[in-house]
Amino acid sequence: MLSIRTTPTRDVVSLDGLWRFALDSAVGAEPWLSRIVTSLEAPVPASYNDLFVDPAIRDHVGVVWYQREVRVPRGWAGERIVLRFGSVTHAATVYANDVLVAEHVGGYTPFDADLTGIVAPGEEFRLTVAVDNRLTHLTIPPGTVDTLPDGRLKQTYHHDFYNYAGIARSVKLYSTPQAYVADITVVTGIDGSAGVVDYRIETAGAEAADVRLRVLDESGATVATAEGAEGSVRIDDVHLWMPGAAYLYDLLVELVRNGEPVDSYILPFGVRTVEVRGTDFLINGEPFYFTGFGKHEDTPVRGKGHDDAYLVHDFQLLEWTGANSFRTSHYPYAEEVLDFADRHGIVVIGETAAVGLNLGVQGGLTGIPPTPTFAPENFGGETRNVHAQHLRELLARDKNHPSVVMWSIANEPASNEDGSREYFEPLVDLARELDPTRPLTYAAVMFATPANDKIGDLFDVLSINRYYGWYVFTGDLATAESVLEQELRGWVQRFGKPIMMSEYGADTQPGLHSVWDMPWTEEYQSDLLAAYHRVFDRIPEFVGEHIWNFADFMTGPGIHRVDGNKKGVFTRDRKPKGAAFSVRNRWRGLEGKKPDGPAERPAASEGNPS
Ligand code: GCB
Repeated sequence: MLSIRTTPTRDVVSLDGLWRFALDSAVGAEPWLSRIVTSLEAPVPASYNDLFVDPAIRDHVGVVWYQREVRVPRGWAGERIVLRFGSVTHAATVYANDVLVAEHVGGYTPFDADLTGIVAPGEEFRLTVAVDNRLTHLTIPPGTVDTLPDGRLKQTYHHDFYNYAGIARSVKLYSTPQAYVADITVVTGIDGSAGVVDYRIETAGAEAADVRLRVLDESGATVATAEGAEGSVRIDDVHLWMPGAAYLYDLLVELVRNGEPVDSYILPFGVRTVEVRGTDFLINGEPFYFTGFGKHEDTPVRGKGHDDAYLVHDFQLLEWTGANSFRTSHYPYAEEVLDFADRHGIVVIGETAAVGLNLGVQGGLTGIPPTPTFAPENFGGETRNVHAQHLRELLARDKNHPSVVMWSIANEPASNEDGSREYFEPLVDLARELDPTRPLTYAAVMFATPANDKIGDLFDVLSINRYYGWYVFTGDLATAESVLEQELRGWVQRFGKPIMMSEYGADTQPGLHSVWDMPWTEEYQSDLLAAYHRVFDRIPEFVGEHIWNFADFMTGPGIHRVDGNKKGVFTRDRKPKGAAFSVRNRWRGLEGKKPDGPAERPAASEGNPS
């Protein structure tokens, strides 16, 4: 799926701004048929939950309505007229005037509504969107909705981050010619000093039109040309896209009829390779060591709404800490984030929204007796079909981003349980078929051990989430360190694959200090991370470390959290805790290289900054 850009043949109108907003209970039947009467307005992009002071809105379960008028530019006569939603969380039904124009399930991937013939250039139309925040066994992530005795709906889900909902990403109205470039797939390779770019162009309505391509370097000079919808071009003396040193070419694709371009599209891309060889993770043939975080799209007031100011600031802080990468835990992030990572050389592990395929966690933490996760009455074939569709949409959107070097197919699934292999094997096959170029991983939950995990061999990289010293062996870092080492070595021994830590960390209240090993203090967070780092540096197969989390984030209600999850190295408003400085000391010494035993560990001490 191509992202929306203006080109000489395409125009874009942003529909971001304030839309009318109402709960389902506040509107009559078929509210799309007329102007919704409401005093509430909600910004797009933003989650709606934290905007208003009304708990009925924050805790609402079900449908809310967004509406606005849109004027189609008068110059668009004869063009295709299309709406693009960056995401609607978790399901959308879209109407243009009285006409249903799109339905989409999946809160973190984009979708289009083709309005050609339904709306007219120069005229205004009423755009209405029903947004449903319910998570069920037929959504990814999954959840359950129950009706309480008083008739209210209660949403439960199996992840800790708050179920923010709304139109959290930009909405755009765009035009294309009737004959247009529908999709582009680019796969890059390296041949000596040349870059090899395999491309495939899909067109629509383009009978009797030819495809013409040009590759432009960053100075705008043409460095390669080609013709035809599928083929390969070489870029001599190629400038590679590298972690920390991004370089992007533009692929200009033109549809040509009678010598005249009828449509043109410009796709920025980078030339780089990714490969797992033995126990190394290679980018451009060089071993790469991931340093960074699991993140969230989460900010005060906006919730999961995309915000360019936070985007820029977060990347500044990544660079400041010496992080070279992050995981889009636990769902695909806004496309703007990946474009930015492409331009700034930050490496991304792209994760699906499949978080919470694990009923054992619920059992363990709440005392509710465990129920089998991968059973037909829980997460069976139907859930897997939704998961597969979500995977297709993620890979279709992000396949051309050089920053994305690996797919994470799920976070903490019950890979220790019967049925997990049957559930995941077809998804792994699908991901490999759709994208044979990128390694695959999943983030392993604490209940999945080297002894009982049933799916590790299907994947390329072992990503392990562990909380020794926090949820278990709380306050006992010596035991945490030795148990962690034993377990990680067990994974390596059984699977013989590269291994990384995809989550480790400790909740930390900024300003809390102690000379003892006291959970919640700033010192404890730093010391726990340092204990883990000593273990990583002793394991040659280790390829990376992603701390949980970059910043504190909002969670659902629960006694395990006080005003959210506090495992951030930064607070929710991005102030550094002590650990930010100690991590910075370590990572700025590593610079993406694997520490080669204790002798090459960074010289900078990892203690507390003070
Ligand atoms: C995990 C989850 C993550 C949680 C984290 C925690 O294992 O993957 O979503 O936020 O633990 O802090 O408990």
